[in-house]
Amino acid sequence: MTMLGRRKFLIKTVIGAGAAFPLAIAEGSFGKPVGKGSMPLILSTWDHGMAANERAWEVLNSGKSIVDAVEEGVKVTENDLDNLSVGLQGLPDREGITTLDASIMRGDGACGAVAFVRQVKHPISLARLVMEKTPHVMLVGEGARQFALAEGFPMEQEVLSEKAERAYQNWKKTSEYKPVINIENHDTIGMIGMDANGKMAGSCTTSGLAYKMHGRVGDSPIIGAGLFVDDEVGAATATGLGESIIRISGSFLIVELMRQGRSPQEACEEAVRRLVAKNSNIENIQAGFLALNKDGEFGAYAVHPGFNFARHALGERGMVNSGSHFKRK
Ligand code: SD4
Repeated sequence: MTMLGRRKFLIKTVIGAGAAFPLAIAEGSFGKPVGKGSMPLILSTWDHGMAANERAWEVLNSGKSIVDAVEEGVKVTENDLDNLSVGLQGLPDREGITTLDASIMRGDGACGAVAFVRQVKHPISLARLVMEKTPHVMLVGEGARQFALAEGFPMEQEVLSEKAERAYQNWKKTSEYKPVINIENHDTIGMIGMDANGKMAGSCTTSGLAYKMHGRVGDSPIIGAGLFVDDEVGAATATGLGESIIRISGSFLIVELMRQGRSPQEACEEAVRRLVAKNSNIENIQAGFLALNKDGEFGAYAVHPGFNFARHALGERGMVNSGSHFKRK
């Protein structure tokens, strides 16, 4: 397909007409907290969150900070060769190039992000250095790569993993652009956590949408969209179709709703309602939110069924299924 043809298709697919198929609306769960955990508490999106939480928990227990914990935790996922949506082994853009986005934030407002980065295995660590060593919040593309080089990050070969190469070759047969959003399984990892003293931090890292346009950046590195943390209130992170999440400043919205008195669960549900209202073609859009507040309450909600998250608290750990706006038929 020509670039112009692809672009037309993309516009039609992403911003197409309203829902063609009526979907059953969920009812009943509004306001009920998914759970209240003791502190410390670590939460991560999807089932790859279990291994990431395990590492974050270990780091926190070794006496390191909550920022160290959320950075080290998601590095496990960035390293996971089986993961097709996080790290350099993730699915490439339509030109066959894998580009990564990541952000990190502390509860005192410090934050850093990188976007559209190539050849860097741990974009989350680069995002942290943007936060700690530069006067900026976000570096992108070649500038981010140059900063990585200056900071001594090794540059990885740009070779797709075997799995990603196979999937890409298969995709090229039609070159059809569809936002391939995983409804149940693996996706972006967003991690939010709180230490025993109530200090919070969050991290978010992804290879973004498979077969995206070259240069496309999603919600994950956008502070307020994919991640937001405020020690005075709570933290939120997002997964799913970044465009739909950016449109409503999803994570910031959730933290602000909690500031106004909503529980994490109520805030996630309200954000999903807003997202459903502001995005057409909703039957093809999956997005999920995960939030915690300073009292250790947490909640999650998604557009469609299938979203889950990993929870680590004292003496308790495991996967929790999120509710969703649309129900399984
Ligand atoms: C993005 N939210 O880039 C991320 C990726 C994601 O499937 O969750 N992808 O839109």
